[in-house]
Amino acid sequence: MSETTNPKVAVPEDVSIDSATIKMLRHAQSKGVETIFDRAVKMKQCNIGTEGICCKICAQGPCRLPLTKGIKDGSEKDTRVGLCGATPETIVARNLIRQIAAGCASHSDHGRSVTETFLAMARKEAHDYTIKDEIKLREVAGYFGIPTTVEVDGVQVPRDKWDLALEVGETALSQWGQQQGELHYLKRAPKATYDRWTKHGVKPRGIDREVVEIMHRTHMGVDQDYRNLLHQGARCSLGNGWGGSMMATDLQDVLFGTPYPTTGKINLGVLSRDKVNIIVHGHDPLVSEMIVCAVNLPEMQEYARSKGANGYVVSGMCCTANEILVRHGMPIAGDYLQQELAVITGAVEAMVVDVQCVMESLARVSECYHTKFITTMPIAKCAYGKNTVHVNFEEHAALDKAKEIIKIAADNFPNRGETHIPSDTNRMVVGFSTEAIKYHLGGTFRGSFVPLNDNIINGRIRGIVGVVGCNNARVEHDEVHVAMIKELVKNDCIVLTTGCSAMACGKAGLLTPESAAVFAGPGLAEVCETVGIPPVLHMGSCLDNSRILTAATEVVKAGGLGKELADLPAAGAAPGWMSEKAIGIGQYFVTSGVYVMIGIPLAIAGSPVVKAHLEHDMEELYGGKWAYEPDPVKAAHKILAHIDVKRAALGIDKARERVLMDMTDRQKIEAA
Ligand code: MSK
Repeated sequence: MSETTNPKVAVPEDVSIDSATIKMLRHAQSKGVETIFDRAVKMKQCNIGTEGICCKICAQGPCRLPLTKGIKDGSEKDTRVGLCGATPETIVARNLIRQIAAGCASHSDHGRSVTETFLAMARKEAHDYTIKDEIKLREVAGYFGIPTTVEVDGVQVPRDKWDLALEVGETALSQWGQQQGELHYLKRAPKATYDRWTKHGVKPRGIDREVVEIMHRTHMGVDQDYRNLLHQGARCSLGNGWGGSMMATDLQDVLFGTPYPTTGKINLGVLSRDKVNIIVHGHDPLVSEMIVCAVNLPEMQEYARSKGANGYVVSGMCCTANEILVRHGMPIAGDYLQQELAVITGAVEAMVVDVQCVMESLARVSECYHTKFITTMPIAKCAYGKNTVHVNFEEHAALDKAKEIIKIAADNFPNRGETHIPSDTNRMVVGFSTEAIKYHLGGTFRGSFVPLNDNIINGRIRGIVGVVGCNNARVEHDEVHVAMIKELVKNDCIVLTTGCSAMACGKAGLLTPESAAVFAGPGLAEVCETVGIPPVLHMGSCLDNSRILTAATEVVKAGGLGKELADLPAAGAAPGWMSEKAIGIGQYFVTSGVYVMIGIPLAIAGSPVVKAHLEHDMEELYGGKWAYEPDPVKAAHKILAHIDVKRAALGIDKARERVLMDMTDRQKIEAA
């Protein structure tokens, strides 16, 4: 513990491992500007809330049913009930699935807005957007069962792309309001996983329907069986993972291009001293893509010069950053916990936000500087602050709106005062979509996951772990991600990463091919060096966790590693999550058959019965389960133990003395 003279503020070296964050936190404190790191020191968490045992769903409460020491150690009978008689199981399960509903609604509503823009583009009503990836469009059409060819003079020819896009957009949009049947994309999963969903009745009928049903079931006096409540949570989560999120990722790829490896830079040092700094922040790329296009227009460059600036730097924050990074190589200024610090550099002319993970304090911090805090979405405005501006983004006039925003930023450049930009930046290689991984492993003409499977079977690679999710001001910034990932990589696990976890990796130097020689175990290092990939693959934003599902599905399809996702020597982890979206994501991985390790507890401790259901019983139902371990290195070892169990079940636990597998060998393992 470093020394501090003021217990009401955070000790920078204790709350982050990132040097730029530490420097900026010191600077903020010297100027008397409060940040989330300081508030986390001053404000303690509510014990009852963290146990999930406060019921606020009717006006006779809130009823609070804290877990006593006696109930915990079994010496006291658990007689806790709310005013209406609700048990701790009902209260905790209701609260949890409402969080799942909120998380799924957030990602899926983002998906809806992308789909509406896609449809407007297909109808030629949103002229600034176009079809950038026609191959992906045709692939998506296939998942919807839409014919991609048409017969002309007895010959099948490719269907007109605009005509196809229109049908794809209409079909996609119908998935939100569908009331019966099942979502089209569920059939993308391995058949055995799909069959498990059928058996347990968790196939979502429509994306919105499952969210609404959670709100109904958790109303006062409706569903009072925690197992039935959690079952609906599982069903809703699939509507997001294999529905709203996955369609959003796919349609964004069609609109803006499927990511392929590119280089990028990360950290606050990307901000410029002599250019107009525009930060795009949030999750939805519809606005940021247009800003990236517009800044390069000669008229916009001239506008910057007329204000005394030497051009623009558009950098990103949170997952909007990941979106423009993986498609354009645009720099990342920082992650969720660095948003206030970016403004405190004094060098940001405009903080342009869309949806999700935008701290309300940004409006307050912006007032201490010249920064314009620009909201752009009709569903995400901010009432506070003299520097707050709303520019309503309209898809039909997207480029014009982007120019309007850029001009506000450029007009603000002459108002810039003293700046304090840390020099820290890191280089990284990013953009490993499922398609890109396939290409890297097998090449253009024989792209395949088979080489990856072979290396898992022969033991060079021990397993695959998706480490994703947010930063959380209650744990040391970046540390939990980096410590866990280094341990996994050292033990020959290839790591797939997204969101703010990916940014922690970038800052820690884990996203370069050269890092394999430094951090990876010998088997993984050999594979990475042969193929030329980093040991940690950046797959995009938190929405893009659906890419991890499709990559894992490709692994099952490539053969030799079981029949369903639950058979894979694989796991998921969110060591520093904070958002309800992360709960929705975690649940869709569990329902898909994945072991999910979290480093921040779910609010379920108030009901040991519900906790046991999530951490044990769910495995019998779906093949996946939740696990909690706050120590990132211990958590990594629990993940490794789980992977080893899966390897043993596949009969590849002894295959670590490397053997070359041919198709016959793989079929033998398949049959075992
Ligand atoms: S931005 S949801 S803090 S990953 Fe996607 Fe980062 Fe979590 Fe927001």
